[in-house]
Amino acid sequence: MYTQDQGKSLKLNAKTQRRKATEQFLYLTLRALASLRLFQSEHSGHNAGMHSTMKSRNKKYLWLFLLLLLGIGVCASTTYGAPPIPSNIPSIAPTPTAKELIQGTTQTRSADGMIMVYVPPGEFLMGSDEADGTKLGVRIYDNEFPKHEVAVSGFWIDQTEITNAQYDLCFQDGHCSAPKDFSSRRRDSYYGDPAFADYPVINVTWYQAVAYCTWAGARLPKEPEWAFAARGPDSLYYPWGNVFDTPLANYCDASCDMSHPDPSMDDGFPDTSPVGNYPAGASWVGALDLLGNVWEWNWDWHKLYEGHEWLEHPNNQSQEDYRLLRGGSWDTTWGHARSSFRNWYLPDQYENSIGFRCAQDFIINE
Ligand SMILES: [Ca+2]
Ligand SMILES: [Ca+2]
Repeated sequence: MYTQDQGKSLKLNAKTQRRKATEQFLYLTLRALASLRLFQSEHSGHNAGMHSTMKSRNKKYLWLFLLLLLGIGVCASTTYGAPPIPSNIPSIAPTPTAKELIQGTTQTRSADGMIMVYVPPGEFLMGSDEADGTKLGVRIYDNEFPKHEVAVSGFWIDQTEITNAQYDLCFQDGHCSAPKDFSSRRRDSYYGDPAFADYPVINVTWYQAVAYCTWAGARLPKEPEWAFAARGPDSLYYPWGNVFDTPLANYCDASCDMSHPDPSMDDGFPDTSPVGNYPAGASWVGALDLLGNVWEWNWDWHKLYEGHEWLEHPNNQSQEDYRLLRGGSWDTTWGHARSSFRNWYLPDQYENSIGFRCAQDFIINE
């Protein structure tokens, strides 16, 4: 990228070059003339044969002199013929590459005003092993094995879950169908009620989530993307770290009216909470509520990771009938509220604990 200061500097360099070329031209001309005069004075007074040789040599030097003048002229014209450098050179914004963007970079999506955070490319460990279960004091399920390394390309992910207000933009635009139910666990009026505009949309199927993200110019996150946004290169157990010790997410705390509340914790909400309500629970890239509030549809079918088979199959249906859900919700027990926990639902099912967020490829415009 050129700046105006750099343009002035280049102009000065061009002037210096022209001055040096002129000086060189004059110097060489004077030297050539001096050579001719010296030659004539050295050979004056010799015999006729010698005069004939001298004439021949004089011609030869004359031709050399003319060739020299021609060469200097070409050089000078090349120098003088260089196009002038404009004083106002326009700035050309560089196109960022995936490596130049850093975690914490954001962009705003025009369709719904969603802030997207950049997740740089990297590698992490997806899944869990028995040692993780022992360390956390939780059960590790069949579909979390084996713990394995995964490489992820750079991409964008929504900073928060999609809100009721955002989903309504798509509905009003005629692209999205209405949620299957307008209530929440404890609220008869939820979707469409201004009091809950910035709460996560719920009661939407996988198909409805796909339709929304498509309308917004995005897509659902793939499982490795979601997991990398939550765990980061250090493969953390929770978005904020490795210890679940403070109310950093909305899960089934003491106020939860399900069968498995955690009496030791008060996160302030027995039902959904406004999106982004726990900034201290942000993941390494600044994504909020990856853990808790509402389950989030992933793009992928629910499959076992390669290298593992069901030891205790949970039902008789094919695992590939289901789509993945990640992150837990307001109704999730703390033992399941982990970044590696994998839930699954049929794609046309919906619940008052299920929502979603979108992701987007990082595209280099070259
Ligand atoms: Ca809660
Ligand atoms: Ca969530």
